[in-house]
Amino acid sequence: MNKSEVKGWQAATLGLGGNIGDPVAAMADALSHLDQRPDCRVASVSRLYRTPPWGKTDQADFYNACAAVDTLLAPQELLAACLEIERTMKRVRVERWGPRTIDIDILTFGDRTIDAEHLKVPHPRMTERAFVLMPLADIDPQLVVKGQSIATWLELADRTGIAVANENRAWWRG
Ligand code: A4P
Ligand code: MG
Repeated sequence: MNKSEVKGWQAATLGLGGNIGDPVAAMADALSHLDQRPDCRVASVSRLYRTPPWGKTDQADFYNACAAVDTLLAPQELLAACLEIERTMKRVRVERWGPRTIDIDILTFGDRTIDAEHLKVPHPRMTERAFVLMPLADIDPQLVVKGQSIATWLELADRTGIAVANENRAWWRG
């Protein structure tokens, strides 16, 4: 492997979501923060979705979106950058306008499979979650994860109650 393959840009996909405070503003901020880093660029963002809560259902609806990011960071470094953005955003909100939570998951990182204690890629639950698959299909329906395309996984998923909240894929740009 030559140096440019080791050191070059990698394509990753991220899932973003939140349901407390102003999650749309939080997701937009998070994407802007990543895009402003010299070692990351936001290549493509999905439409914005409003989704019924998955798992613990007695909570408010979520907003969800996905992004394709080109990065020079290693997977663990990208995770650290995402967790730092989550932390910063929570801190800012607690100080100024009350709680706001945002969850940023690394869905895929090139075609890598990672099974570290603090980082599982592809994200273990992504292929069964329509709130991840629908926005990811906006970006790359032919992306193959766990042997099947996102479009195929989406056909198998339950999309009940999921609605497009903003068709404009520039929704995150201030
Ligand atoms: N971690 C491991 N792998 C990854 C990865 N690929 N990306 C570790 C990001 N983080 C990863 O994260 C806790 C730790 O997981 C991180 O510190 C990192 O070291 P977390 O987000 O609290 O929990 P989780 O294990 O990543 O679970 P998940 O599935 O992301 O989140 P939750 O909390 O189980 O579910 N319904 C709708 N409609 N929309 C949503 O967005 N989200 C949740 C959150 C529940 N229901 C939802 C939604
Ligand atoms: Mg998570």
